[in-house]
Amino acid sequence: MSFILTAGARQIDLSAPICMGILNTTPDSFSDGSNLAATTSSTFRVDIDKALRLAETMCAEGAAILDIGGESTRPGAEEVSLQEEMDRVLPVVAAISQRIDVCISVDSSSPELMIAAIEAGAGLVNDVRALNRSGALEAVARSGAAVCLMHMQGQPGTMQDKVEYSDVVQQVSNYLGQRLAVCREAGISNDRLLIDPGFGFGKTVEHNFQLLKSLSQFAVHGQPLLVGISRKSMLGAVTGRDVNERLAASVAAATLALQGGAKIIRSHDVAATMDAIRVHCAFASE
Ligand code: 8Y4
Repeated sequence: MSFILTAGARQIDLSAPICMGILNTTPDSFSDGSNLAATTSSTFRVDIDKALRLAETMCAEGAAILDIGGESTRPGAEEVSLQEEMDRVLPVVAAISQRIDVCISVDSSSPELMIAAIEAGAGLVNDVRALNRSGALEAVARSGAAVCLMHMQGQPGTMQDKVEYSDVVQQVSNYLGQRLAVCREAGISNDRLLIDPGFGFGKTVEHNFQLLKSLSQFAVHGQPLLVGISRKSMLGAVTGRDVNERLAASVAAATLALQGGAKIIRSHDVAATMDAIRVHCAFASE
């Protein structure tokens, strides 16, 4: 199926799957293997040159979107203030937008940051809270940006504490359907809407694999599916490997997601993910 995503001034062709590279500006991002901390500072500061080099590498490897975030949603992670989140993310968005021809995604739930990031050149809002914060829906609706609506059960700090579903696939799908309706009602057109089941966000390993297995069911919503599984603990659970040793598992999982119809794969490892996409495309075109 042909689908053109409108992301601000950019039009992104999703008739073939694409890769979204992850650029983390959080100090604890050693947890997922990326590290953009400036080494000269005792308090955390993002190294803009490091961020630019990583961005350039990811684009050379084939990333069509770069996802830039400054809030850690890990269980147990400290909450960051809006100011802190803005200070981490905005300079990176601005620097990349000025120098690299790529779609920038801002990974945030804060309407103030969404607005400022879009102003600085971001074309996509990646919100793990699916525009539930006050003002977020209006911020995106008033812009020309695209948005990814993700499912999460609970809140980041406690989301893995009490994980219960009667039917995880149905409940996640219903939630995304409701959020899509709210967005459409607010004036966000279908060519700006992405959905994401939210792997690891208030889900057990079994829930995550049920979702992965049933991914094709999300096609009923008629919107492209974004999937983020790269290096996540569900892969640690089945391989016994640490976070930085999950590349092969991540590529295997990406391939399964592509098979289920995923159009955007969010990944730390762009080159390897692009190879999975190429293999999938060759297979799918036969
Ligand atoms: C190792 C690797 C350990 C990764 C933890 C993590 C998603 C997302 C995140 C996702 C969308 C993460 C911002 C969590 N995950 N956005 N963001 N979908 N749309 N954890 O699955 O990568 S952050």
